[in-house]
Amino acid sequence: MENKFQSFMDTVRMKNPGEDEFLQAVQEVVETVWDFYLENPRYQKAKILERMTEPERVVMFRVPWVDDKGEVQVNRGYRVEFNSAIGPYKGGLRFHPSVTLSGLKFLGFEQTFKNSLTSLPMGGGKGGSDFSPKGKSDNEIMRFCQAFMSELFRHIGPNTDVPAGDIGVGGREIGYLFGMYKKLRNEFTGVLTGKGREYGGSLIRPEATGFGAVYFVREMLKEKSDTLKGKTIALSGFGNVAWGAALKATELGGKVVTISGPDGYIYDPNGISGSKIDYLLQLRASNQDIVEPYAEKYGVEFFRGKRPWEQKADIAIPCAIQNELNLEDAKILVSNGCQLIAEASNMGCTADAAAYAAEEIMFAPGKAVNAGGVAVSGLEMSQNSMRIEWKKEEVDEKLNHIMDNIHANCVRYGKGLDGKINYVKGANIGGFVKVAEAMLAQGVV
Ligand code: 2IT
Repeated sequence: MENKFQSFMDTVRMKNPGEDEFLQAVQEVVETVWDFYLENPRYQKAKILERMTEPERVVMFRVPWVDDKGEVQVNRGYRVEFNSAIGPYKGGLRFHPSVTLSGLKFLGFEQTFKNSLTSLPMGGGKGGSDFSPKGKSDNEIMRFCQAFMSELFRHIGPNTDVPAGDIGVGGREIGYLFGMYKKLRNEFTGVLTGKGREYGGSLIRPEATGFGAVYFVREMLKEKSDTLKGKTIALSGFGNVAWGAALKATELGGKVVTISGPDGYIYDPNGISGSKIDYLLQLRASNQDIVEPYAEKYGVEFFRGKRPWEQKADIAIPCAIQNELNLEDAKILVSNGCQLIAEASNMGCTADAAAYAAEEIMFAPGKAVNAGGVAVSGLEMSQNSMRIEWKKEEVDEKLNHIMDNIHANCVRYGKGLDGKINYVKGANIGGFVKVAEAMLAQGVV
């Protein structure tokens, strides 16, 4: 059995040379669903895992645009259409200098399982560009978005592929992308999610990833008859996800003590709450990609070039980017009394950090914890199709219900005989089953 698994992974490695992040994501999923796969010969016969690890389609394109100085810039655009067995490809667009094909393949692969977990009809996809929004003017961002969409528009559509935001792509960028799509197609459709309220966006979508993560953490704590009240929480990042998580964690009685950026992190012993949370939106809108101004504004300590995991906290929620919490960080967190690590970023922990945390304390993976974002994207698609708008409370309640349901699925497939919940296994099998059954039903396509 071990041999078969190794030879499966060897083949994936051979087919995707040098794609470390993609291989890390595949290894984590395949390792945890392997026994389940072997127990179900019909999955093996149809080569479900072999097919699931191969994207249905990858689009790569040139994105030329002109900067404010009149100079021509050339970026690379991508859309990885990973799996459409249970719905149109769905997943965010990332604009960040670190974007590579390997990174987007890992994200598209993860997205397939995550979207399945939401129980909504969405396939998996991801896209983006190596474009860096840092230091760019608003006009440059608009021109880049228009150039990007002038190619992407021919590959997407409300029943084909529905992108949204991710790192570097927020409401402003979605607006520019939507405007260009509408102009090129002469069609007003829900082709993107995360839109502004005025033109089809859903209430609670901006908050959804962070809110959902905290709802999930609340369920994890409930398993231990515990709550968020009085817990100190270390967050990384300062974007949309950290913002939503800070809002909800504070509302539920937690105290958020850190946020971070590429420049370092801030430690606020009084808690990041109230107008301090709103300030995160200003930081993001400034396009500077730094958190140091928070320390200056609120008179707290700034740790240059450091990550927040060296601080004492009951709960750690990485909200920035993949592999942002390594084994050493996890060990320091645990030795400082941390009880729970929940990835709000996709694959926020390195593989060894995740394994260590799962062994020592409670650990939950991004595809379960951060599924609230894409879940409300799914709800935005529903509202667009029906041409109606649900109230804030209605969307929030649906989101909460979806997160509780994902947690229940993790328990269903991840609870061991000793009563311990393996959230990685639970989420992977929970996400796998629906996609696998749909692929079986649809034949070899
Ligand atoms: O990683 C993610 O789930 C997202 N960036 C959100 C994707 C979406 O389609 O809302």
